Amino acid sequence: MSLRPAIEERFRRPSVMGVVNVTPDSFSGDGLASRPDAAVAQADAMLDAGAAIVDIGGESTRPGAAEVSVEHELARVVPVLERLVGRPVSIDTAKAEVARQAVALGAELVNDVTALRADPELAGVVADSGAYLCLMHMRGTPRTMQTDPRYDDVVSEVKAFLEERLTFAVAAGVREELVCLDPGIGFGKTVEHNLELVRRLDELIALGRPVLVGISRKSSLGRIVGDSAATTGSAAASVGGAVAAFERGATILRVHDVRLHIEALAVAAAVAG
Ligand code: HH2
Repeated sequence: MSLRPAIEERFRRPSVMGVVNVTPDSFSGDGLASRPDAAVAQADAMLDAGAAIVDIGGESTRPGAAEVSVEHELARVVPVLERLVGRPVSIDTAKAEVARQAVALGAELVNDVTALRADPELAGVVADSGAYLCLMHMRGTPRTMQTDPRYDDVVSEVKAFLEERLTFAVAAGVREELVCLDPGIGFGKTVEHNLELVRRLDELIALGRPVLVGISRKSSLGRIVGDSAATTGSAAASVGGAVAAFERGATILRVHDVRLHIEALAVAAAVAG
C-alpha cells in the first residue's frame, strides 16, 4: 500500500467536496435513493464543475432521522461506488463494514459524523486502509441533537472534543497527517452556536489539522435570512457561509451546489492572494 500524501497536500485550500445523498430523506431534499445512475450523474457533474471529491452518503443525519441498517446502507451506496471507481470519492458513513467496502472500491476518505464513536471497528478499518479521515463534532445523535443544545463555550467544547478524537484516531493507528476536523455545523447547535464556530474557526485550526466545514443548505442559513422555521437554506446563503468559513481558514467546503461555490471561492481565494 503506497502512503497517501498529507491531506493538506491532497486538498489545497480551498477545495470543494460535493454532497451526493443516496437517501430517501436528506434534509435538503436532494436524496437519490434507489437511483444509482442519477447519483453517479450528479457526482460526475460535480467533479466536472471542479469538486475535488464527492461525498457519497447512504444514511441521512438530518435532525430526527431514523437509523439505517448496514444492509440497507450498503444496498444504497455500493451500486454508486461501483460505478464511480477511478473517480475521487469519499464515503459518508459511521459503519465499519460500509467503510471497508467503500475503500475496497476506491474511496479515499472516510467521513464519519460520529468521529469514530459509533462503531468500534471503524478506526481499525481507516487505519488499515490508509484512507483520509474526517472527524466531526456532534452533540448527541441525529435523533436527539437539536433538543435544546447548550454549551458554556461552544468553541472550547468543540475544540476539546476534536482534540480528544484526533488523539483517539492516532492511537488506533491512523496517521495524523491524513485527518481533517469538522465543527459539525447544525449537529446539536443553535444558529448562534453555528455562527460562533465559524466566527472563531481559527481556534479549531490551531489544533494543527485542516478544517472541513459543511454549512451548505443548513437550516441556520434560512433562519438568518428571516425564516424562523426554516429547515434548509438557499444556495446563495450557502455560498455566503462557505466564503466566510474559507476566509477564517477552512480548507475543505462540503457543498451541494458545486459550481456556485467553486466560482465564489475562486474569487475569495484570489482576493486572499
Ligand atoms: N453534514 C451532513 C452530513 N454529513 N459530514 C461532515 N463532515 N460535515 C457536515 O457538516 C455534514 C456531514 C448533513 O448534510 P447532508 O448530507 O446534505 O444531509 P443528510 O445527512 O440529511 O443526508
